[in-house]
Amino acid sequence: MHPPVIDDLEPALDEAARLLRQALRVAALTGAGVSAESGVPTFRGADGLWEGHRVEEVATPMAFRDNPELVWRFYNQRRERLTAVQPNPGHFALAELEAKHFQDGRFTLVTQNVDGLHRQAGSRRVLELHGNLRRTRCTGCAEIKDRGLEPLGDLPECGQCGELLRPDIVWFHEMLPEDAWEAAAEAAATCELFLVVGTSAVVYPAASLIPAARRSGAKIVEINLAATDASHAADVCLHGPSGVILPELVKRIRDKNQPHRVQRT
Ligand code: BV8
Ligand code: ZN
Repeated sequence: MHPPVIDDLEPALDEAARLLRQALRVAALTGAGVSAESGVPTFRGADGLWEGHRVEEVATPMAFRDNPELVWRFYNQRRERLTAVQPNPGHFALAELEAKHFQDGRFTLVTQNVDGLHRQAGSRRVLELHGNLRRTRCTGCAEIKDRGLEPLGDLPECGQCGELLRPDIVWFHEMLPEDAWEAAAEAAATCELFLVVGTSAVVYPAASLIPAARRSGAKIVEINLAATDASHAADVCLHGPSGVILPELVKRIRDKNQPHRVQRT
């Protein structure tokens, strides 16, 4: 017996599974919604505020310049919260697509999330457009270091040069990492199927990958609790929790043998 959320999604799930079976290359863009069922709060869910501040005001170079303690408190709290968080079935389903159904680099996971849960679930080809909460970057010597989730002080300093560390996170008004962005744009331009999972599609340039994929002929499948700014571009919209829908989708391609795949000309 399917959980109720699936029953009325049957036709859309079958259509999405058909598109998945037909694709040679698949790309996925994930946002905070894919981690929601792991207990990680989304950005624009609830009131999208942190200690009364809008994220767009705290996650900026200006906020860090003016009040580094406040910004470090914001990031230390999110790092600390991650110690009690595990990937959910949605993360594992995406990892299975890469490992079992679209090997040899034919599955590219582009994430806006900074929680590291995709890698923790076994995904390997992960493009982190907005950085990672586990890493710090030195404002002096630019050294990037993986700190795991150990607590960092109010104003952590670089072991190399003594300057102030910052989270290795892309803030608003900052450029995305060039190599990750280039690879993400390439994946969107060459895939036959583009999955859009758990994102409100309001943050750019990440959200521009969706129309880019469509323009280059990919089919778009959106998985989200509700309609978003990207829904109009989707060929199939699956409304429900990604932690339930993604495993159902993977189950449908796991159960059927793999008919011939069409490669886009
Ligand atoms: C750039 C790291 C410029 C931080 C993030 C006005 C002022 C300032 C900037 C701008 C502006 N207008 C436009 C901009 C550009 C700005 C932007 O897009 N702003 C938006 C808000 C309008 N973009 C930038 O500043 C980017 N840089 O433009 O540089 C530039 C250009 C040239 C040269 C130099 C500079 C940088 C953007 C990166 C910002 N950093 N993250 C941190 O995490 O602390 S963005 C932040 O938002 C997170 O990464 C997050 O992932 C991302 C997007 O949000 P979502 O992931 O979509 O999360 P959200 O809560 O919105 O939605 C969740 C969805 O999941 C919902 O749809 C919900 O229904 C669904 N859901 C919930 N539960 C489930 C679910 N779905 C399925 N299952 C569930 N269980
Ligand atoms: Zn340094």
